Amino acid sequence: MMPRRKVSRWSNSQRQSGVVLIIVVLAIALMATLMAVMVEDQHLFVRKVTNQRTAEQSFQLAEGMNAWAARVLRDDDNPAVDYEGEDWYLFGRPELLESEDDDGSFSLTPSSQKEEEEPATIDFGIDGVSGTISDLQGKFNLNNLANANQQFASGQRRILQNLMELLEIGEFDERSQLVENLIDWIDENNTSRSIGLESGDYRSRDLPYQAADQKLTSLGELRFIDGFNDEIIRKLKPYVTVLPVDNARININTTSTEVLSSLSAATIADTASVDAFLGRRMLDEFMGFQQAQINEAGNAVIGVSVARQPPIPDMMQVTSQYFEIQTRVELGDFSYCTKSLVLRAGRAVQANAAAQSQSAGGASQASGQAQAQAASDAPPISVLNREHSSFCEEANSQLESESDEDNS
Ligand SMILES: [Ca+2]
Ligand SMILES: [Ca+2]
Repeated sequence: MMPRRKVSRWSNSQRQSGVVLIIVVLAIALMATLMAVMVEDQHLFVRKVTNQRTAEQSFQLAEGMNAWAARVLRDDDNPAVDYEGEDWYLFGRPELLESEDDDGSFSLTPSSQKEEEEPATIDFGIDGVSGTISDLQGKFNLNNLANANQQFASGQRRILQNLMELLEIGEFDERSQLVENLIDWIDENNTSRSIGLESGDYRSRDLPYQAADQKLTSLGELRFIDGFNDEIIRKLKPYVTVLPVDNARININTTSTEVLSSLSAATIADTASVDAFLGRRMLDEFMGFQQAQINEAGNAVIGVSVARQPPIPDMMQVTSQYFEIQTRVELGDFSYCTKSLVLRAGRAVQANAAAQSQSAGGASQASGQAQAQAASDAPPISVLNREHSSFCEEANSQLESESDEDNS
């Protein structure tokens, strides 16, 4: 009995220390786990904060780029003409400048000094930040087809059909069908044209939807319109745009041979005369086609058709109001892009506003003040639409592959 009790007492004590040991080991394991979780949490927190900071930085850099681009557009000191030798076009495209000065720094030179100095070149000083300004009025505005004036609208149909023919999109019947489908999609009524499609046709599909019955808001919307497949959209994309008006004209300083030739009122035989006319933009002394040269552009367009008909009336100008500002920010593996549709109010509008306030103002000093007031009040650059994207990589590589295909 005695030895058994003794053994039992010892084993009791051993058990107790064993339990204590297990508790200590468990506690250490628990602490280690907690520490690991806390370190992980801390790590995630740091990542989260870093990501937030990078996103905020990118956003602010893009905002700055957009404001800068808007300012370059606003400060255009040649309101009579807009062409691709001006600062707004060279902004973000330093490769176009044959500058002896290799430091590549950006300078917004006051207009008085511009003649003797190099035009604006750009290096934002931060790798991975870029931006460009493009004229949208070198392209044909598809929303012109929504114009209520029958004669004007029929001219716009002709332009789009000509353009599609030049781009080798389908046969004659297919092109007519595409144009009619597009018009039915954007016209406000729900009555099908002779061969067009309206909501009734789209509702009967496996995945039913309605026709927009309003102007296009993006080129991507074309995918919903019967007949417009990816290949057709890809072919059209470099030559067409979507503006919030139905009477946009073409700027002959920034347009392409394809678009300018399409202004012909008859079937196009050969684009050589338009090619030759636009080729003058490559001359060293070229300072933009002036208003008076619209007649020459017209003659070039007359030359492209067999019928030698005058071009579709009132479709050419030498200035632009609608531009696209694109910015791209890449910080580490984070990218952020914006694409903005901007309207630069014509100088004529501002001049009229100033003249009106002048006539109302009376005394010359008051009118001077009114004029200055009108100029500073009128916001010359309005952002009508801005797309944001963190997937610019895909978008840009897609664009590049498209232009590669276009060039080939
Ligand atoms: Ca200009
Ligand atoms: Ca409709």
